[in-house]
Amino acid sequence: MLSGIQPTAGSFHLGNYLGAVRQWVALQESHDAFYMVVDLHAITVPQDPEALRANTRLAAAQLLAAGLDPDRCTLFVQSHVPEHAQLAWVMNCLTGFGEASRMTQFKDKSAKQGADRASVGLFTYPVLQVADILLYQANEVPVGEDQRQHIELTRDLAERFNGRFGATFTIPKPYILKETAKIYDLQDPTVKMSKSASTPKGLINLLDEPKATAKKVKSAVTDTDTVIRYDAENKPGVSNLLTIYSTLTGRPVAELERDYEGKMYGALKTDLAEVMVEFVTPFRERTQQYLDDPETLDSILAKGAEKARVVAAETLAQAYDRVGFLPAK
Ligand code: AQP
Repeated sequence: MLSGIQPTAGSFHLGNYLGAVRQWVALQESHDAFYMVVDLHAITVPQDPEALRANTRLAAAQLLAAGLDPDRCTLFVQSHVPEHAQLAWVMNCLTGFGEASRMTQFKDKSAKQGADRASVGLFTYPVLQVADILLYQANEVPVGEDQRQHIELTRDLAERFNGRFGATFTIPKPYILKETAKIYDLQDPTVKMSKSASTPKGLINLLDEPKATAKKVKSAVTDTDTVIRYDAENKPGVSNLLTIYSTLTGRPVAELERDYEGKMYGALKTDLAEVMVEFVTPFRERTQQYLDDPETLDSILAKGAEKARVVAAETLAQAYDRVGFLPAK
């Protein structure tokens, strides 16, 4: 099992947590899990060096605060394991230009930045992701729905490599939970909650002041109807709130619908705001505790990188050999 998160925005948002990180915490119990802070991916768009360094530690601190346990999983920083960039080069050489051009995330992001501003790194980002996954021979990749196309590319390239050079890579599957595959913006519940696309009011950052978070939940856009019912197509705002509520409390949506029968949207929002505050308050505190002890944090990451490198180096050596590179003596 392998997954990663970018250290770009500082705080994780609720979509990152419910769509991905929450699953990572559960899956570390049952899988040999590798989780990383993907700083190589972060520099596909311009980064301030000091901010990147700080945000990389901050991302690791949040992953630990969310419940990752370095004794149960391998937690590391992508740039500490050079094999990622090395295998990415090989996979770049197997990827068609047209194939890479069809990646919708690249199309969206490069359209926003303008063709001349978008970097070649942004273009080959999905191929680096392919290398990330294949290095650990991952069977499953827990991600949100927005990453499905990149996992498909990973499967295609792994099959291509295996077909051309002999069985080398495990063919991975996406692990996407239907309920939380896409958490929506609170102000526009037809688009995914995202650090780059959401308005500040529609985006729940986990490290924001709990009061501000409560306010955002209370002013979430719903609809002109009054019934609290899950109907993603016709009632996207209410459905999004029910999904968030249900996932954070572990209470099934049907039970929430029963409880809120005859009640107003305001009641649902007030209660969910409370649930959110109860969730983010200890999360913020735990994150701060890890940040206050950077030596321990760095040593967790160093141990993680050491463990990751053992696996990554073995896979890379095999791939290099299959491709026909002369072994270094
Ligand atoms: N709204 C979401 N619902 C469910 N899952 C989501 N993920 C992101 N947004 C949602 C999942 O979070 C993981 C980490 O993604 P990332 O490293 O791409 O984080 P990000 O850059 O902070 O995500 P954004 O906000 O989506 O960034 P932009 O705006 O740059 O595209 C992934 O598993 C992702 O699926």
